[in-house]
Amino acid sequence: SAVEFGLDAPYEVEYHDSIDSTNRRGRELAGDGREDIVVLADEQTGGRGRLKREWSSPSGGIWLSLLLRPTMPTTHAPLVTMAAAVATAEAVASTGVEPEIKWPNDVLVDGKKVSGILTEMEGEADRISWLVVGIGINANVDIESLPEDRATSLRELCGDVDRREVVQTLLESMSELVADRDRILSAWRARSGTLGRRVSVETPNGEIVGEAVDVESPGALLVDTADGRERVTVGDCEHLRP
Ligand code: BT5
Repeated sequence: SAVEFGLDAPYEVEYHDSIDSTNRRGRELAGDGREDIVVLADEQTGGRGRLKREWSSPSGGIWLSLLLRPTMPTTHAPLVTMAAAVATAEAVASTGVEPEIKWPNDVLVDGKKVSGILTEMEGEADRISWLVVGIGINANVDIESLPEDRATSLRELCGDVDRREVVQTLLESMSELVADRDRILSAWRARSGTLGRRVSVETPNGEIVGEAVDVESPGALLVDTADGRERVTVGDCEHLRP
């Protein structure tokens, strides 16, 4: 079930039929001094989400990590993650389904997660040394092999897709956005399902409920609450019914 390669991608691609985690391999390549390389796998045996959560990665999915060395302060890393969410949404949209981005970087279809993103990074305050952005897309996988609630797959939504085309679209979009960072937030806004919605955000300082009104560089969510405007930089966001 290996993906057919010969990708005409803007990055070098290292392909694995099976690997523990493409992010783990991306970090290893960073240690070897590499950059602008994509690690891609058909299956991950130890896929990881944020906060040490697990990421189900059965054969047939799109599991990839992009190793970059962008010239920017570490505080701007969320912008790269948002670019990845936009690129992923464009790739999903290219299959004919309608995705929306949930702040900061989940890609949903019909309220269910079709993709997740995990960014890892090293650097000094004023300069990123390396950044690995890991993207998982539930492509040609059965939903029975995913966590029960609120996950979906392209197979479920529209039938099996050509993963090579989806990855190609994703990487082209990503390289354009990374080269032109001023476009990232506006592209994110255009694909966002969060803005204009009532949201509840679990932050380290408690829950914030209100209307999400905008995002601000390098990725903060502005929420209008009963007590005024809050600027949220980290948290888990839920879309509430109007
Ligand atoms: C994420 O974490 O959404 C980031 C996922 C990043 C995965 C990619 S795949 C390539 C690269 N290599 C890796 O090892 N990782 C990256 P988080 O927001 O923490 O979501 C994790 C939660 O989503 C889990 O606790 C489950 O509830 C749920 N989940 C697990 N696997 C899923 C899947 N395949 N689809 C949808 N939801 C899933």
